[in-house]
Amino acid sequence: QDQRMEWFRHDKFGMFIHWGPYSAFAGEYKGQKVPVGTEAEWIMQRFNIPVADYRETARGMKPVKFDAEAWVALAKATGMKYLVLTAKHHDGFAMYRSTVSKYNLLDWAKFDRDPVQELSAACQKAGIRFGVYYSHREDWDHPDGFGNNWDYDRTKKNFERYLDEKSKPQLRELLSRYGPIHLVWFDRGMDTPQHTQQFIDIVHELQPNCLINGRVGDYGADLMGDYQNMNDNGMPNGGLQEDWETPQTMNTTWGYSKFDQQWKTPGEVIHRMVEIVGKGGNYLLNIGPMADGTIPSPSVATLKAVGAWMQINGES
Ligand code: JFZ
Repeated sequence: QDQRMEWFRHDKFGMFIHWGPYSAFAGEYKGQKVPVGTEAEWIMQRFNIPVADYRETARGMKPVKFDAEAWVALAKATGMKYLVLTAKHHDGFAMYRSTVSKYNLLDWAKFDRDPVQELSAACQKAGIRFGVYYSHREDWDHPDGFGNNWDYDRTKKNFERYLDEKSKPQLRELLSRYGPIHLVWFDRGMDTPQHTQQFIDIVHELQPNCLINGRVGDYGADLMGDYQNMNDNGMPNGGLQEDWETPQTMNTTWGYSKFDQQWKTPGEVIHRMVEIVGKGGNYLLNIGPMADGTIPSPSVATLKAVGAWMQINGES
């Protein structure tokens, strides 16, 4: 257990990346705008976008400017030591080559590159640890997944079927095709200990050294629940003995929104990092790239400034 935690305790600072079809909506659907201060990656749910409609936008996702090595170089230059990509968020779209579901970037959008593969390779080359975010319970595309009750009748859902057909097999793909995965970042965890344990078991079976975050469910994870100890400012409270990590974003949304310009300054990011690390935690700082693969320039500028500070004050 302790040995598995070693890298995490050392690394302290990671890059979170929320990237998917919601990035193509960029906070707007048919003239309706996601209010600044709320999550743009939830646009499908917020406006009850029909699956068929959402899928059309997903089909148009062509991240021609995506450059895995440049993203990883930016993380590295910022002083970050690990990286977590949304392999599948709540919208159900896989950002990797999945044989479980055609609803993925390669088969569905006909973009013939696999971001999970490219990022894991770029991370390995740069000595950055690679992890994946996987929305295991919430899936707004699958008829039996949790969350979409506007297209699908919730009383007719068979949640087990979703787990067996999609969620578990996709997790297996991610853990068996991309070399070492250091962290699986689950979200909006399972409701029962049984389901939670099933996901923990898959990770342990396929990658015994991989860490599991607290949001997998209600118990048994390596990292404690990150939202149980927050103050009003979204900052963790201290006094914790457990290993913990706080995810935070550079503006007020995880997924890209063209409206949200409420960027944290380099000073704010550094102050947060110092507070978090001082309280024994890890800082997983999120960027929300645009659909074409461009990282918004204000976040690039801020990360570079943080990196300059880290050059002087950080440890390797
Ligand atoms: C979740 C996601 O729904 C969101 O889209 C994003 O991926 C974020 C990192 O995680 O959002 C949450 C989950 C739990 C809480 C708040 C936001 N919570 O309990 O305070």
